[in-house]
Amino acid sequence: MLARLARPGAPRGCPRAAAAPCRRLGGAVPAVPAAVPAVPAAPRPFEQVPGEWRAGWLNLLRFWREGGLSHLHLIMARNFRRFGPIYREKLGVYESVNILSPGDAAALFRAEGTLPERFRVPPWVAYRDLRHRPYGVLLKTGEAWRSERLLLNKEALAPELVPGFVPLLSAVGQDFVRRARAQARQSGRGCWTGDFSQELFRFALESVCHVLYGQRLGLLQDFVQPELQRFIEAVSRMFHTTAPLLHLPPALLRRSHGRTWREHVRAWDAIFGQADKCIQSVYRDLRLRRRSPQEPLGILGNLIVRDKMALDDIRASVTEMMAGGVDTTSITLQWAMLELARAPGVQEQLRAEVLAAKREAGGDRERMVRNTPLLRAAIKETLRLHPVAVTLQRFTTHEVILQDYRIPPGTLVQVGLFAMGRDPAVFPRAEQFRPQRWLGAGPKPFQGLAFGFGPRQCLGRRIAELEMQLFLMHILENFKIETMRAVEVGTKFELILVPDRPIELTLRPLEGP
Ligand code: HCD
Repeated sequence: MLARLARPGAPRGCPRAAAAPCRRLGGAVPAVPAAVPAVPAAPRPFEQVPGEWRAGWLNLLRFWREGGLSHLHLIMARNFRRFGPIYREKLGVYESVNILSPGDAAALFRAEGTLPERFRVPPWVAYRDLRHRPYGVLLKTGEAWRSERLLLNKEALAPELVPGFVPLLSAVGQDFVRRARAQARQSGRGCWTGDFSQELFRFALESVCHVLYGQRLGLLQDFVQPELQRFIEAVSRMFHTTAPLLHLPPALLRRSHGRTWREHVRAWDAIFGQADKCIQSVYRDLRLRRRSPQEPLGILGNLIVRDKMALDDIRASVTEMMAGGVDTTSITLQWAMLELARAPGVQEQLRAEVLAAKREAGGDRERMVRNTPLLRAAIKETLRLHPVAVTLQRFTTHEVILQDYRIPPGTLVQVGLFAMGRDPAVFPRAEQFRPQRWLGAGPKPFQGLAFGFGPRQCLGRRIAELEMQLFLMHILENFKIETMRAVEVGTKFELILVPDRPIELTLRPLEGP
């Protein structure tokens, strides 16, 4: 009501002053009660948002000089300290408004409408254009995005899918445990020590492929097919080579012959080539009816059988899910294990919860997943400190007011997820790993945004959450997680946020088989 009174053009300060004398003269019109709050000053104009947004190329140059973009998350955190909870920025050709408070994130997402759009990573778009490949849901927009996204939600995200996903993902977790026990035995020291990033990449790819294709690839065995290893390397290389190309316009990229761009194209070629092989094999099995009815079809098989999406579109989105499911979950699991190794008390609490749930559920993994809230909270807490995505982004479709500034339609607004997670104003004692903080009374609106929000949130969220929960469950039941020294591990931006050095961990078998 008050907001509506503050029309543009109306005098600011004391907008009623002009009207008041007539009312008094009229007599019949009740006087304005003195207690009515003054109409708040109208929101400030966009131009007044603080920040350095006039020299886009200069900014980009400065970024590059300050150690490439690998510190993007730290530069953002610094900008929030310098400018406050909102600032404007221009990098290359892309301009954005950056926010950090959960309240502002709420205002942004509540206004996002039915066709939300995030920043479309230009080199990813450019690659598909170059190779004349269709976009998957990650890069699609408009009604085409919406209809496909709804179909994919039914196969990948809907809560009803949990009972089907759990056995597939649990089986892979169990294999990891088997492998870890064997490694511990063979080491001669009774435990398995090292940098687990490769092992976890394989675990994550095996997991996501089991739900996508209903097939096991055998990545947790001693011999790993070299082409699958190449796929894993290609995904990391694809992310790695995206970062330096991020702020260049697609048209420039496509015509460029730079080394990074060529490497980027080669990485995507390898990703699509391998995904196509997996997809073809499922497709062939289906046509030849080589699958027994009790075997799960997997997400791909279901999409084909439902016959509601063009095969090329299915392929595009399934490839995105396969590539998106490797580094994201495996790196989060590395961080989770590091945090648990450093907080033995929390680790014991989690183990106790898992073992109690196991006793109660008689080993029914689905029930265990439902009955381990602290474990879920531990994953949330890991993602608070170590989000995969440095920001969430939306293009506004109409005016939104953020921190009392008018943000016009068509603006790219970014929620600084990394900065928010470490902001003591949002998370008291932000530097501490305390999963318990998520279980306290009261809602925590727009604080756990690691998978985004709304219809454009992470499509792989269900798979990722279950995969990580089941993995940690199996690990906690079987091993003590330890870390050698108190080496500080920092974060670097390689499109996704990753550890800046190898994480050394030890898995020490508890008693058992
Ligand atoms: C990277 O400034 C930093 O789930 C940019 C803004 C940006 C846009 C989109 C984000 C990206 C960042 C990080 C990686 C994300 C991506 C959207 C999806 C992608 C968050 C924050 C990811 C990892 C899935 C990747 C799937 C791909 C392999 C097909």
